[in-house]
Amino acid sequence: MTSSTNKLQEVYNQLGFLSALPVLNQTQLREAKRAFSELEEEFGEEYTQYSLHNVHLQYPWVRDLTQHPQIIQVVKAILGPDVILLDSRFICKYPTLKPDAQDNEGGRNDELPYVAWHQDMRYWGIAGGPVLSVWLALDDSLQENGALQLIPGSHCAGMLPHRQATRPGNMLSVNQEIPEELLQTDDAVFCPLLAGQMSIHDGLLVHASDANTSQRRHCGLVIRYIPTCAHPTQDPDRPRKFAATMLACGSDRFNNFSDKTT
Ligand SMILES: O=C(O)CCC(=O)C(=O)O
Repeated sequence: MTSSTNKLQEVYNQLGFLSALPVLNQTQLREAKRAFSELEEEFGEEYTQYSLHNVHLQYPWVRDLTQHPQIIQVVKAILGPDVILLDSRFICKYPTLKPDAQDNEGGRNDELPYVAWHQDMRYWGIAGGPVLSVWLALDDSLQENGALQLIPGSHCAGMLPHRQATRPGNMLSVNQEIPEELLQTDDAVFCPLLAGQMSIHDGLLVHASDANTSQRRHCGLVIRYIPTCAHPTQDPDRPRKFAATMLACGSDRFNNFSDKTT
């Protein structure tokens, strides 16, 4: 193990995330943006906002992104040599502020799509190992267009209670949120990324993102990885199928996902 790998692990273990890691070069970024715009044309923005789920199964260019050497190198440094790709999803918050508008006519901020405070692990139905989430930016991801916010170190407190969010617009699939009174949201930091960079975060890290109130699109590919030793659990609240798992690197001597269902 190299000293830079050690350092990466040390900071990740302490903070629960790493930010602004370079992934795509300019050519790769241009190609990914072009390919994504074809999906926008085909499916429309309402769909591409949050419904392009596990499309690495259909589109080789998305699968290539999930296996990008720069991503896999970092993922291996954190999770070890044998890693499964669990899930992927594009998340895209479109501009709501039109260039000529005096005010935000698209709707009040408290009705625009946002992501409530949550921990990824809560509804994943995974045990026996961590979940690592990659957020790969196809657009610059900044405070004004709804960048990720993270609470450093919050992964150390274990799983927190979630409930149904009351504010409309939460993009999360089961509308979950951690009540703010349980969180130190003053400690939250923004996680700005340039297009082509990624952040990674631990499945127990508390995070959220605000609405995009800018004139710029905010698009990223979220990819989840687990070590092969992790396994599905039964969650009566939310039975899950893992139909999109693939070996990302190394070998799988556990075969916990070989039937791809739970
Ligand atoms: O992109 C966002 O705003 C939220 C993404 C997220 O919750 C995640 O990456 O786990």
